[in-house]
Amino acid sequence: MTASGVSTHCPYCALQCAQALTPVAGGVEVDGRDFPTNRGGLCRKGWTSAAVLRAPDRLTTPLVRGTDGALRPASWEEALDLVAERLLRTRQVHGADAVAVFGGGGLTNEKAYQLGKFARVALGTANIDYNGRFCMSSAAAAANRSLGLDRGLPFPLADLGGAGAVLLLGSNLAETMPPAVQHLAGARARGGLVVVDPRRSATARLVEGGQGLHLQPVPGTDLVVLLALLHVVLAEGLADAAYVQERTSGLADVQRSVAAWWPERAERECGVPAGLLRRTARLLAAASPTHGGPGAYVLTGRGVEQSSQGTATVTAAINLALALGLPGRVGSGYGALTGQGNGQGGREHGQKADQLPGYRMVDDPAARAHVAAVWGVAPESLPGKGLPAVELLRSIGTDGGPRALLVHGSNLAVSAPNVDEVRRRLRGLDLLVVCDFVPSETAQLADVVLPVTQWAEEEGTLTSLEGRVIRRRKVLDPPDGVRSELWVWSELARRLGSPGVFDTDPAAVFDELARASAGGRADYSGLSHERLDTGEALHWPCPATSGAPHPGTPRVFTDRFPTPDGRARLVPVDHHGPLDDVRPDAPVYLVTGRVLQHYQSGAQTRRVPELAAEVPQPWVELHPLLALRLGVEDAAPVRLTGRRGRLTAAARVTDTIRPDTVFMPFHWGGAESVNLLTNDATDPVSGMPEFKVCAVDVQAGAPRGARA
Ligand SMILES: Nc1nc2c(c(=O)[nH]1)N[C@H]1C(S)=C(S)[C@@H](COP(=O)(O)OP(=O)(O)OC[C@H]3O[C@@H](n4cnc5c(=O)[nH]c(N)nc54)[C@H](O)[C@@H]3O)O[C@H]1N2
Ligand SMILES: Nc1nc2c(c(=O)[nH]1)N[C@H]1C(S)=C(S)[C@@H](COP(=O)(O)OP(=O)(O)OC[C@H]3O[C@@H](n4cnc5c(=O)[nH]c(N)nc54)[C@H](O)[C@@H]3O)O[C@H]1N2
Ligand code: SF4
Ligand SMILES: [Mo]
Repeated sequence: MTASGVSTHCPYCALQCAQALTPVAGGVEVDGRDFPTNRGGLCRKGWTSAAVLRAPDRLTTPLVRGTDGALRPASWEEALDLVAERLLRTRQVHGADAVAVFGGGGLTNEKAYQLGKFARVALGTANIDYNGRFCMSSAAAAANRSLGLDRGLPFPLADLGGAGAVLLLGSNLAETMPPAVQHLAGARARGGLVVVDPRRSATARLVEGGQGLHLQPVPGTDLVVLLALLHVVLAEGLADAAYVQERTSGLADVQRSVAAWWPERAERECGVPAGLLRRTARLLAAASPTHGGPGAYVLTGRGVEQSSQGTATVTAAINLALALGLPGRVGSGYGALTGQGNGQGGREHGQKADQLPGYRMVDDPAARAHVAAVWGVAPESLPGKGLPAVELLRSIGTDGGPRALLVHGSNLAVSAPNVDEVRRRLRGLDLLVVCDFVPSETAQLADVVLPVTQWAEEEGTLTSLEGRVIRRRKVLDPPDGVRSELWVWSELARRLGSPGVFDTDPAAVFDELARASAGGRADYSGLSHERLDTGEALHWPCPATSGAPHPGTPRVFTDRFPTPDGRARLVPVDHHGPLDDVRPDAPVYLVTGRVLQHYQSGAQTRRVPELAAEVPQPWVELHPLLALRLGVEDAAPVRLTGRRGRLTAAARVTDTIRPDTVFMPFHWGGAESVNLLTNDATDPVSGMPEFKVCAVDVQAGAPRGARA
């Protein structure tokens, strides 16, 4: 690995692997760079990331939909005037909340912060939410409730290396963050990696050869697995009694709630053999500090979180970790694996319907007063709580619902659940404005498209999955005609006659963000671009000090939990299973997720020639037994039909999946979107939709033997 070139980080996921970029004719050259998370490594998406800078269909001019229904090029002046005029009219006729904003977890901290401020101050709308609702909301809600703080990993990722056991629930790390797999080497060497996934995923295969265990539950029953694991821990006296006594509250209720989940009963519900549940509980306990082990971790991913009981499931995972005495101990813990590049920072600085910068709550009078003072407006002028993402989208076109929507950093027309309905609602808006650098499926539905800078063309910061604030650096100029979003918001704010200042310099916006976050849960006030440029990336909280600078906080919870009594809360939870469950006319579970080569809605990676050539289309994974019963051959088309829609895709027959389940990745648009089928029912606490599990009927898509 070379360290020459400009030091920055990958444009994609929350691992934020360190890169060195060298400008070359026609773009940049990408190299891996040493950093504690990736240690020089990158995945295929990281290596090929430069291709998106010069995508042949890169947007370089604003587009406005003409009277003929087609998008045509326009000047910035014309496009911004048009947007401002129509926003003002919408607000005047239908009220401020009729203008809604949808943000993204890929935006830098500076952009996420400014977007939240733009919504509350310039638009005066309560209705701002973002795609993190689809991603981290269940883990965030559970961590806030149980631990008093949501920092995805409350410890550095490299801490995992010393563990004797790692319980990985619903995460396919080997495909979604490949360079992170190296941190599991210690647990694997000790036979202690436990992967819970209905598929024998690339990550589940890491346990082969005695390196751990794979639990392959019925989709949507992880909560039962966790209740049974805690049952065994308590029944066999494996809990850390001293830790539970000193650092937690609520044991009695939780003990009662798991009393009836003995492993044999759990097996009937989740399909994981009782013996394997017992072995897992004992393996975790043996690695735990209370039994003299080297340390243990419980980690959750989207597989268990994107569920109508996602918050409950994460809560059960935290309960298990607390009973074993893990959180707040060096070398042990609970954490959620944040997904998007700035999934962590994106939810801290005000894109979420109920939050203000610094992870402050919008209905807290003290928080409103603090943030309003930084913004130079009256606290009463700040709107209250808006609608969470799924509800927000569902309310478009209803009485009193949004009539105009601004989208910054999400490709909803591919990635939202029950997506056919979402596409219909987006088409029904009076005004849809999309900022993007490529003509995503959502941009193609827009009335106005604004071309913006990306990654290597901009300065900023992101906060990685371990809560570290890292610098994104500008390496080359954007193509002519492209502007930064900070500039777009400042221009719109001026045209809207907004109070307050909308800076366009990322370093200045960061300084303002730092002030707005001061004293909040996610306190960045001791940080600046300058400080991050001269030292190492730092973990928040990092408050401003009058003396020596605060060193940042790699590990939170070591002394106390940030709850009123300083203790973590054990919270009892119940299992109900997927809301769209299997039944005679839809007897097969459909689970969804990711593949190594593509990122999210695919808007970026489908434009990288090597990745698109390697994986050009989606497919449906099904077990040979199911394939035989249905008369489906490998590569032949299969038809999936569910309550909300249907689609046809090529079969991939494989014994890595349960015979009662099919799997499909979600990286494609149009008729290839698995989200035509997914359920938009939500978790009552977090608002997370049930992306991971729904019920479908599966049939051969063409006569037996015919090829797609
Ligand atoms: N290659 C790639 N990497 C990415 C991304 C990407 O799009 N592509 N996106 C980034 C983002 S934003 C995120 S959020 C992360 C997501 O990272 P992960 O959470 O690792 O990703 P997924 O593939 O969505 O889901 C993980 C696993 O959940 C399993 N699963 C499905 N249903 C269930 C269930 O009921 N129970 C259990 N236990 N498991 C289930 C799936 O089989 C899948 O293997 O990845 C990040 N990294
Ligand atoms: N079935 C199913 N659906 C899912 C999931 C699943 O597991 N299964 N996972 C969900 C999860 S975890 C997530 S995170 C979502 C993600 O889904 P999306 O929200 O659609 O995320 P992306 O595809 O990353 O979309 C980002 C868009 O913004 C653009 N973009 C990138 N950076 C910027 C920027 O700085 N500014 C602007 N203006 N645009 C930018 C990109 O080109 C792209 O068009 O999908 C969710 N949908
Ligand atoms: S793992 Fe994530 S951050 Fe690292 S190179 Fe791949 S996409 Fe980029
Ligand atoms: Mo995500």
